[in-house]
Amino acid sequence: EHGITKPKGYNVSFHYNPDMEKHHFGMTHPMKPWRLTLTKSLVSAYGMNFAMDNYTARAATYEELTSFHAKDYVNHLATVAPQPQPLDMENPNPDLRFNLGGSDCPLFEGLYNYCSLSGGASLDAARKLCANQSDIAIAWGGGLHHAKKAEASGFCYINDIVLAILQLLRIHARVLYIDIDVHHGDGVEEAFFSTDRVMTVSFHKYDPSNFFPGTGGLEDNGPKSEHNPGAHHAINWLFETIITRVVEKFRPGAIALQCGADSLAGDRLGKFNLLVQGHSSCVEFCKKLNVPLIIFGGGGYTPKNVARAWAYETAIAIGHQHDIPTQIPIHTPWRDRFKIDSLLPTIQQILGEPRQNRNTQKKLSEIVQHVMEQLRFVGA
Ligand code: ZLM
Ligand code: CA
Ligand code: ZN
Repeated sequence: EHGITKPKGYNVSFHYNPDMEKHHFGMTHPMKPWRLTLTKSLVSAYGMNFAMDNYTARAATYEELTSFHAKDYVNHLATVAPQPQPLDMENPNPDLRFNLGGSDCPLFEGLYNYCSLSGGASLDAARKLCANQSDIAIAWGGGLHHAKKAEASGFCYINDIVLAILQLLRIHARVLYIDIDVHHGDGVEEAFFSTDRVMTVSFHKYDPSNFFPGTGGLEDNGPKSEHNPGAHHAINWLFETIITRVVEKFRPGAIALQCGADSLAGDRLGKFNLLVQGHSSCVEFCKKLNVPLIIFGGGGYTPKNVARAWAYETAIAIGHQHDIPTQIPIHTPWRDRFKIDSLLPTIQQILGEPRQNRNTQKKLSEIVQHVMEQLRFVGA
């Protein structure tokens, strides 16, 4: 009926657990795990599941979580009591150990389960790539790039990306990490700061005094010491030019792509102006590089836009982006949620105030120039 079939000799796997979306950060918190339900509903309504291997992701084990995270942090996450919701005004001094319990990283009911499911999906995805059983593995519930070894940060508690990359490093000599979330992928950068086997490239809004997390300036290219193999292996900020050159020089065995959808126009938190077309062209570009690819979600705070982008990017992974109907199928659950004004909803149209592009051509070429110079230090 929909004509969506599996590409021959090419495997895409989709790792997802419907239990993730049952968790709530709090009524008005911008992170809505429910956006994953909306994404899945669009993916299924288009029949994309017929073109992929679909797996119900398991929860990551304690041993897996502590392959990166500190035991005392994971123990605390596993045992800490949820705080009352909404935040208790009678108790203005909450326990903020490990940066937990504030408004960015609240202690909600079922937190440990939520974190383990996100980690489990990303680990399953990485293992499918390692076993050569998939060419592209998708984990929209992952991409939580701010979590640190022993600290929660920016809505992220467990760094599923680091867990997945550690798996990929068992098989691959070098892994390239690319991050198109509007925020700097600081947790992943920090985790691999001292190795030349992972290169991290984040594109983000950089404004140290006004935009989270304030790190990831052009000059921060890894530890300065000449003797540290991680030196010059972190690059921030312009996609195709930069990625082409990075891949030529670094020659990764696998690519991990964080697709935070808060870089889209109209995002509740983001300040970027990307259309679904622009955002997804990053995925298309990475697919064409013909290197095993793992795709994660990440930020994204206007759920109908997030679901459009991630469903369209799923279509790219399975190679059906040019033959799916642009109109959102009539039988899509929650189809009304995709409506923007009185138009019939389509997959690419997004709600957003156009924002002015304040990047000057001069600034952009300086960025590219700077990155090219950094790359002189990379590769054999
Ligand atoms: N205040 N509620 C991106 C992570 C961004 C730190 C300033 C909290 C918010 C934000 C939380 C309901 C990813 C900061 C912000 C207000 C200290 C951030 C709860 C609104 C709300 O209404 C809100 C009570 C909350 C949080 C806005 N927080 C906006 N920006 C950032 C973290 C995560 O997309 O990169 C990956 C998933 N935090 O700016 C403050 C400094 C806390
Ligand atoms: Ca980023
Ligand atoms: Zn973000």
